[in-house]
Amino acid sequence: MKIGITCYPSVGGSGIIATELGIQLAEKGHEVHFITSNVPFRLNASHPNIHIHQTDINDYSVFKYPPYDITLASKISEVITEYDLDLIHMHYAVPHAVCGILARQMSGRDVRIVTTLHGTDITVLGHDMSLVNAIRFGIEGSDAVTAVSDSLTRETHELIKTDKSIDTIYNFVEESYFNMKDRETIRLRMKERYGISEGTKVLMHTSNFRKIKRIDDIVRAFSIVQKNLDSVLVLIGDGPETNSVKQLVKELGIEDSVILAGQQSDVKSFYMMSDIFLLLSQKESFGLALLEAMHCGSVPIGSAAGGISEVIKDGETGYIVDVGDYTAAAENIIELLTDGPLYKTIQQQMLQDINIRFHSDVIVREYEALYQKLVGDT
Ligand code: GMT
Repeated sequence: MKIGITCYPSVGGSGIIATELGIQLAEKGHEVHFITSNVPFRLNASHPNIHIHQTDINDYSVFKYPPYDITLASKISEVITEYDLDLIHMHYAVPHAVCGILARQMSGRDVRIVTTLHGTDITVLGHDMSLVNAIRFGIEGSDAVTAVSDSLTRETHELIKTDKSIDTIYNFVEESYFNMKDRETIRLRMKERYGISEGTKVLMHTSNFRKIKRIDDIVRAFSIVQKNLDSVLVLIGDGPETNSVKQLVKELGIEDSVILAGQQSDVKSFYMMSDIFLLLSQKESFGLALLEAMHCGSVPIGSAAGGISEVIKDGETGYIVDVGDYTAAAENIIELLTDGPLYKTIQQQMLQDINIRFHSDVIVREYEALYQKLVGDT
């Protein structure tokens, strides 16, 4: 099949999934066209089946706002016609599904449209009444819609009030990259680099430091943990909450045991170094970083928000606490890190479970089957 893919190319789970899916489809022999405002950040491997079409966003002084959506739709329509695409896969209802619908009209071709909902479009924008009609239009005008968790599928029906059928297709990671191979060596090297003693336990979190991630809860949970056992907290990423997180760390007097490492390109090495991965968000449709960390052997503690409870099986592959309950998170962490056999059991169950439910072969096949159903290429 000839497939166009549009996503936000910047750092973020949705861009990673779109990119990884494109790479795997290309490896399976499909012709893949990325139509984006920039080269997706994890797209560093060249492949003869992968084509990249970058849009130039006009920034004429006469326009108060650069016309991103229209420019993108125009570029997508150009690629549909020039390469005779069978299908376009849009990541995010707003603006990309709407761009796709517009592009199909511009091209006059009967290209199929698949839209994947990632969360922010529904759980955040879905509350903004000025966008609800556009989100519904994007969803209902697509030939097929997928969401990255059952919780997001449910929430979309509730918030957007649409009867459109939505299939849950979970996220996945590239297992040949995110795995336990060389964990011990990398772990020791990283600890040495960061001046962390061998026996010290490492807790970790990575995100875009938005308020929704509730990093304060992570810091507060850690503050309890470090009173009970030798540990450090490593925070990766940057965003609007960075300063307030720094402030809280200072207020709690735990500066010496918190490493704010900022944005990092090699997040995998940090996953490898960590014993526990924390994601205590207010809202989270899936939590891709959680799955990456789990593949690298870090045991997760998550909040009961959105799809996190679908990724972690509470008490079996990690622990789930109520949103805001950082004391419970601390208790779970202390229990896990002071009971070696329990930690090992949970880690083994975790690795087994994610390798079945979220294996890339399974997930990519689900997308492929959906495409084939639409294009009639069965
Ligand atoms: O979480 C973010 O702030 C970034 C956003 C994105 O566009 O990557 O993440 C959303 O999509 C990811 C990939 O499907 C999911 O793993 C994240 O859970 C989801 N974020 C939210 O629902 C808040």
